[in-house]
Amino acid sequence: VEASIPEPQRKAWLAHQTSGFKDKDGFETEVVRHVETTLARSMYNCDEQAAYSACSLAFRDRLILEWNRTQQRQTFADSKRVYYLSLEFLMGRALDNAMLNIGQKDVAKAGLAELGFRIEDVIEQEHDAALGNGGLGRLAACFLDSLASLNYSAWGYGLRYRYGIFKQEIIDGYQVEVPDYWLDFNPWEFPRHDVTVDIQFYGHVTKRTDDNGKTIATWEGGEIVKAVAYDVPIPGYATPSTNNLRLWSSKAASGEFDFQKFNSGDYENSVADQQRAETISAVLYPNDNLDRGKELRLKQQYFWVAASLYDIVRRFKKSRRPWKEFPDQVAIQLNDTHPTLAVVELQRILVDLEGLDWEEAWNIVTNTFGYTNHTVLPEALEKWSVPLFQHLLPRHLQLIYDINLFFLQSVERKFPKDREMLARVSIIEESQPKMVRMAHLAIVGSHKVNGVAELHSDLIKTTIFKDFVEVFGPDKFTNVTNGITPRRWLHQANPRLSELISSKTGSQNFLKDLTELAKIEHYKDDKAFRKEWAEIKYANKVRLAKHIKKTTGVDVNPSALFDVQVKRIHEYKRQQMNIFGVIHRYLTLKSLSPEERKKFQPRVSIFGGKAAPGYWMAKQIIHLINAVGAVVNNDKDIGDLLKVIFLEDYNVSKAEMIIPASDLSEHISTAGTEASGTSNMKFVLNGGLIIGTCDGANIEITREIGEQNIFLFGNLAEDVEDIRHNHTYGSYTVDPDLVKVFEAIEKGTFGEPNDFMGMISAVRDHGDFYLVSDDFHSYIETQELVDKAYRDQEGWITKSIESVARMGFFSSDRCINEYAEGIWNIEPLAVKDQ
Ligand code: GPQ
Repeated sequence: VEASIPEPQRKAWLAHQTSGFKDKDGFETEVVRHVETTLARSMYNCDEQAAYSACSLAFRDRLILEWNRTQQRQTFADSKRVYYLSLEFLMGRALDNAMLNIGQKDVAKAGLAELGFRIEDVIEQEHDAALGNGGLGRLAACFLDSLASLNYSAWGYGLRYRYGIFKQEIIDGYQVEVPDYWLDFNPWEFPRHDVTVDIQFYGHVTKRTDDNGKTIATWEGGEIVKAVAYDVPIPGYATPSTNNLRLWSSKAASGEFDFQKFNSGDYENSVADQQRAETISAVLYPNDNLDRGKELRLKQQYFWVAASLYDIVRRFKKSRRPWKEFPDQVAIQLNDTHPTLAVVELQRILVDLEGLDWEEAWNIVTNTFGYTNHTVLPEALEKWSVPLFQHLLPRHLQLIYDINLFFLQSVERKFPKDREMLARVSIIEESQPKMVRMAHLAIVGSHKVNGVAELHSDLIKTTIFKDFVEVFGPDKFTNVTNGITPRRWLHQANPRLSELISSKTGSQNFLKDLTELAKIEHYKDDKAFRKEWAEIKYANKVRLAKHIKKTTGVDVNPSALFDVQVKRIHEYKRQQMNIFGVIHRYLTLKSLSPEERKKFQPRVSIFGGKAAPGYWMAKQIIHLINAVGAVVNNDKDIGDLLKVIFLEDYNVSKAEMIIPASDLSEHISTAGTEASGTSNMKFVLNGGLIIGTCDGANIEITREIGEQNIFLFGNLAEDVEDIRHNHTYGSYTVDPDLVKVFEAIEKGTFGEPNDFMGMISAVRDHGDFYLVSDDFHSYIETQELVDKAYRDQEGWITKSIESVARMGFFSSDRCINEYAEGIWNIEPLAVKDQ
């Protein structure tokens, strides 16, 4: 790299390479410099917010130096890169993560202390980067951490939403959505006003025949919107590798046209054009596991995909290699079907713009892409109406028809005369209006398709994508079980536990190779170790109890069993079953004498999670949880025996506090509906036990940690279909304990019963699609087993230690290595002086 710097600049460049801070004093100097110059403030009124800003800028300086070096190293190595295309990156806070990954948190802590600040308070100033809904977006963030930490050459591509997921407020027990404007001051992004791409929409296609008789299609007219790049450095842990996350922001294509409108007095229209352009990257769609087919969403998808591909292709072209080598240099992973238009866009670039033959282009395309599926829920599978496509992306629709034609011809050759097979696998659904099935397009356009946990990957092969297994053979379909980064979800969220572990494993190496956790199992009978283990959990619970007091006013006893369910609110995740169970517990307690009550295990039931703004049932569930809390928490008969808490605005930074404080967490989806779940892994890694169904990654967690360490219950995925059939066509009665719960609600125990009738009638009158009643008895019984197990504190601690020791498999490092080997065919780039 050094040799490539032009001679006149080399001396200054070399001096610059050693800038940044080496120690506490150097750090302080940098902080003061940023306060007084970059922020143009004075140290005499430097508050925590200014300290946060300056501290971030000091670390950012270091990050960007490493970022530069990493990018140059990767460019010189000229090896294959992976591009992770995701509409969501749920990054959370960056400062703490940057300090820990660089390994300079101690320096910052000491320096900030000398300047009169507590590092925890400074960290708290940061606004979460909340560019995602839930598990899918957080998985993308964990993957970026692992890609950098493992020294893979990798970029993330996403959208720079001006508004991330809304902020949730609970007012009178109801969810209220408040816009999340997070860009006021964001030191973690670098605008690249020189890196822009013009993106075309609408217009029409003309075709002509060239001298060789070849048809040339041209996409003309329509409107242009400009994509501007914003780069976010992604530091690896204990390595200088710093990768890039490139987020695109939309703005009006500058041009005389607007200028003319403006000058000719058409001020309103010139502003309207600008606003329309900026709308594209304005807001994240707040739906989780649901496709609503809105035009602006399709615009977002094409805008982001087209800008990213232009960037990727531009980079490839610099290498001057022949096109056929594209898949040797580029792997693109589609995070769900949201970026599937990239398949069509690359084919368009190669055929329409670069003049390649269809076959050759299509070979390149399919060898480049991999597709990850994250759900089997039919309402989440993306479909776009053909008329909408025709209007917005006329050339892409033609290409999709051609792709489909060639694909169906190949199916016809393999299954002659099987018209039904053709209809089932077709990319076009012959409905009214016709629809483009994005999952089918993603499968046809990729060389590998993966699910995110074993059960889920089996299910996609036997249900939604069954026909494609017959068409392409089983090898195209594979499993990569999700993982989580132990840096954020153990080291950062639970520093004391991380330190206790490193004191026994002998180093912090377990943070790079999580299977080293196995070593702590040798200490599971060590008295001092167990004591410290229990004390850490208790301290984490005290911290959460303080937060609960501060935000809800409710006192909870940190010695009670903390039972946590935090995730997006969804019927399939069954928070309704949890709150029905809580009501059952309340009714049981009320029916007991004061003497009998004393034998009961005290519990705090903690809920958190956002409902999509248009999801009426999910909002009703939130309302019931709050209504139950208002009654139970103020019932003198109950006291500390039961508290019900709804924590507002669950997000990544709150997760970092909540997860280490749980004794028990709930992962209780109807079997076969939760593709994987990833918070289940985070809770167990922090020494909490799980109550859960045989669903998603719960199954593999059980295999790893042992059946004695998890509380499983409920019907199995293989039986769900028959049970549902029976609800509709057989005899059907609601579980008697659940009937009593419904009676209590209908009596008005928790306020106006009509407010909750939707939840009741879904179970009682509308077929109980999510099997709440079928699983209720087994759920209640298993909760009783939990109480009993928790009263045996020594036994519980043993379960907790054994579980953590056996969680090595669930690192996102393992997961990324599996993608690298099985799907991307890339290897890490050696980093010197690591
Ligand atoms: N997931 Cl399709 C989301 O968070 N949002 C979505 O729109 C879809 C899936 C989740 C899925 O529900 C979890 O089971 C997974 O653990 C997670 O994706 C990551 O794979």
